[in-house]
Amino acid sequence: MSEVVTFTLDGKSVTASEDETIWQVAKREGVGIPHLCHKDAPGYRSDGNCRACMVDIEGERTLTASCIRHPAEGMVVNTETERATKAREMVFELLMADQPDRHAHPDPESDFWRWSDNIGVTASRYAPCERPAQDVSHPAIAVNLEACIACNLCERACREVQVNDVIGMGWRGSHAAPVFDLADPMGLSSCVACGECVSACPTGALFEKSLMDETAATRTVYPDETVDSVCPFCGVGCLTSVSVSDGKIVKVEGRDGPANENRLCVKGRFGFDYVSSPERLTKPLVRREDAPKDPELKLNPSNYLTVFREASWEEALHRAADGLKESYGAKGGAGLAGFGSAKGSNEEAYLFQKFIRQGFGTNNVDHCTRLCHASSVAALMEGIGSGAVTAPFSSALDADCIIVIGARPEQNHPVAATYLKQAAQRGAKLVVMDPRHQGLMRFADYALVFKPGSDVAMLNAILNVIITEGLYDSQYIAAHVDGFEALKEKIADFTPEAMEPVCGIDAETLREVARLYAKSGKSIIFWGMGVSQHVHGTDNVRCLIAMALTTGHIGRPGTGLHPLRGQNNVQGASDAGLIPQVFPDYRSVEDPAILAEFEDAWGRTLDPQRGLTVVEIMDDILAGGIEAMYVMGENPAMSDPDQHHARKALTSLKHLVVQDIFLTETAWHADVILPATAHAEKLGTFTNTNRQVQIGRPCVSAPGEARPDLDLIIELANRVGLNWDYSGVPEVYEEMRSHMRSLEHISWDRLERDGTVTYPADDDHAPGNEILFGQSFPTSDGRARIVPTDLVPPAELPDADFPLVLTTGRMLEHWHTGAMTRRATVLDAIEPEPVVSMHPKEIRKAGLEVGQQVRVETRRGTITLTLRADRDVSTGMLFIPFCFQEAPANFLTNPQLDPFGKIPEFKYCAARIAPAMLEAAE
Ligand SMILES: Nc1nc2c(c(=O)[nH]1)N[C@H]1C(S)=C(S)[C@@H](COP(=O)(O)OP(=O)(O)OC[C@H]3O[C@@H](n4cnc5c(=O)[nH]c(N)nc54)[C@H](O)[C@@H]3O)O[C@H]1N2
Ligand SMILES: Nc1nc2c(c(=O)[nH]1)N[C@H]1C(S)=C(S)[C@@H](COP(=O)(O)OP(=O)(O)OC[C@H]3O[C@@H](n4cnc5c(=O)[nH]c(N)nc54)[C@H](O)[C@@H]3O)O[C@H]1N2
Ligand SMILES: [Mo]
Repeated sequence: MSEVVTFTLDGKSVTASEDETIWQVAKREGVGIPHLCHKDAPGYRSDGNCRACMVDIEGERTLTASCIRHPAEGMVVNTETERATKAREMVFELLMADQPDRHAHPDPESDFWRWSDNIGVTASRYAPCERPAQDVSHPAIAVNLEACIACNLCERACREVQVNDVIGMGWRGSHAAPVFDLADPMGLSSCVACGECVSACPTGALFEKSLMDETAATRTVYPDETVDSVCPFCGVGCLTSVSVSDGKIVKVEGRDGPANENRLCVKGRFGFDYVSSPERLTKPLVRREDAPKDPELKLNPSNYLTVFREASWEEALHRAADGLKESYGAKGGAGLAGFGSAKGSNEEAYLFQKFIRQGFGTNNVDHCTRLCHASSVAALMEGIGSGAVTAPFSSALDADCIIVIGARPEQNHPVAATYLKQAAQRGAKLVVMDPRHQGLMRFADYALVFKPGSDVAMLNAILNVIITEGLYDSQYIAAHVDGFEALKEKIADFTPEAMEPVCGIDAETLREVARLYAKSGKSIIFWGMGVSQHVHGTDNVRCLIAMALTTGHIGRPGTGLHPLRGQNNVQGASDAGLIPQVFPDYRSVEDPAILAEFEDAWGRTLDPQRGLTVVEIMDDILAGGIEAMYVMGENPAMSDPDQHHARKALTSLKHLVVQDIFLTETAWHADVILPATAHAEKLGTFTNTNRQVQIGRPCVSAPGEARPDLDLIIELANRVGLNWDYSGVPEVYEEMRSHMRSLEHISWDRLERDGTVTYPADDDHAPGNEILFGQSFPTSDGRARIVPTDLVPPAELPDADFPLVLTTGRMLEHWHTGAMTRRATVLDAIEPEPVVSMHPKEIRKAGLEVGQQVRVETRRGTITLTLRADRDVSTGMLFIPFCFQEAPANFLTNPQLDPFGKIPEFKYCAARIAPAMLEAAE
């Protein structure tokens, strides 16, 4: 505990903790001391270099920088003595000499000018020094170093807050200035465009181009209003502050949310203009009677009106509902299916699944979680009775040992990654396990680049060491865990020596990692798609659960299991019952008592059997079963595996309703297209990977006739006779909550008041429980269960014809199928074209050339794209992101499913590569 001290500030006696700075106490007491190099925000270390915050301390010969000086008992501090004010004025005057004129300044409203106004410094008597050249090489950020005051906030932002290590301070004395790694200019550096430096810069020397004139020399845009919301991209759930000018989003800043503490990544900060894209759907569309459905999809967005025609809302909704009713009439619920959205809100997910279940008496309702953490959830439900994370990612800061396996958080959960990197820098041991190298490995004590698809071998070897070396926690096991004996028996053969050739990691390293994980006081595991997207995905997760349960690394701060959830609301959509096996809160549709409860609530007979999952639905369509679908906010024509098959299925539907914000590849197959509002245009709650429920708010109005998703679901429900009458989003939230124990004590009003609440919460006021299962597990008997696993190889191994392993995934700048981010100017400027990445050695070996067009082929399809050299990709492997519609990676992927999670094997199939020009010769 820090000591409390009493001192005098401007004649007033104040108490403060020793840890506080004089600047902080002054702020608290309502005394505003100018500051430039000091940023009053979490994660920023005070540096005391700019001297703008000087104060006078009685008895001291020199003035002192209040941002780094701590108060002491009895100290007498004066902020307004003549000496202090003159010194501060002098600092501003000297700095102003070097600034460009205010009317031509990068940001005439910057902190620098605000403080200058505040203390009355308007001009400088001093001569300017030489002016550095402008750097506009970066698509999002303008660098006007003539406005730089060398306060090094950008360096702290880059290195200490976001831990990206791109910016450093170069040169000396009055020449000191930020420099970017690899090379100036910024656009050629390894900058990941998180924009933290822009947000930190007190002068506008680093500034958003979106607020500037075309030359990016001076600011021209001043927002009319700013709305508090939440980021629409990933499961981290960064809180945002969205600035709007002339009805358009012009800037996004991070807010101090529990998941992000003001931080953002490139998508959240600079990926906003998809919302105002001219390609937004603005009118309902219906397919022209004479327009054939083409599974090969010759996309030509400019002539979409030859395939569709614009319709009134009345006609479009009528047709949409009629087609669903017709199939229901012909086949009953078995003839229909719905894909809801993890990009939509909890309320939308809840009403979507209710619409399908209540409207058509079928459980054929699913969403992208099936392609994502379905196997993780299957294993977690089986093992510990809950599919959500047991601890937030910020728990990494409390951990002694952190394992990250099959995930690439620097790219896919960038803000979460900042906490992992900070934890490693503070001394936590970091183990990164992935068949592909990644930046996070720079921070790792152990980087295990193992053979793809061999997780079970590697993890069972680790379990073998934990058991044979007696590193398990027998007390914890006795009190909380079943299945240990069976594991012990199974694991006996999986010695590190036996598994070394299978997974490619030497036995001694496996032993060291096992000891590190088991012996550390607090160990936590994070995982992602590299673990889940396999035919043995559930087994992979079973191993991770067994590691946590045998060692008791669960239920305490700094320990636990954290599947990094992907979409901004995949946790919430799953919780809300957007899955075929369960109602809201994971309550089985096959349990008669639960079924009866929902039949009672919804006033109809419901389907007593689990429905079909995403890939099963596609198969069922082709088998002549399902004939009508409603797809909202998903793009299965890009995201499902084996696209030739999936698109054929979509083509053979009798009736397809697509509700989206863009004319996606899926929408091209539709009979009716309903234009919806984007995230930034509507109200709703979203649940992030940490189980934090947060409100997203409308920031701009919808384009054209686009309507909120929730209204559209209600419209359709009423047209199939459900008589729904909701007064608005809060009422839907409250109805959903009435079915969900997990949201007890988290009312809409509370969310409005508190901003973020973590579920589960114990009462209406106490903060939610971040760490779960310290006492017991939500299973029938309160105990957790270990399920031992065997080696199951990937479904399709390389062979003479297809000698390489193809793995697919993501890019930092793009979101999944590219629907949103390909239409975000900055993001598409950074990654504009489809690429396949290969190790430079392999490229040479194959006689290929970097940058050339190549064909990548699997047993299911071929695509043509540009070859990129990437040392991260292991030899023998290819990596392709699935965001490019010009070369859809999912033409190639294998639709084989994990038997438990029903997730396809996106991460492994056999492939070959050849120069594209051979195509003509063949
Ligand atoms: N920029 C961006 N961020 C995103 C998304 C996006 O589209 N773009 N999508 C969001 C969504 S929905 C999700 S689910 C998350 C996904 O986030 P991640 O889970 O990080 O996803 P991926 O990049 O697909 O795959 C992760 C890692 O799995 C590794 N891998 C491949 N094969 C194997 C294997 O056999 N074993 C193991 N252990 N690892 C393997 C890959 O090398 C890769 O590094 O990202 C979310 N965040
Ligand atoms: N090869 C390969 N394939 C994969 C994966 C992989 O790693 N490799 N990963 C899988 C995973 S983990 C996932 S989660 C899936 C994701 O698969 P999808 O969910 O199909 O992908 P998205 O591109 O996120 O699709 C979201 C859609 O919602 C629309 N949209 C955005 N906001 C709104 C809104 O407010 N309202 C409405 N109505 N629509 C909106 C977008 O325009 C877009 O069409 O992909 C899976 N597919
Ligand atoms: Mo996902």
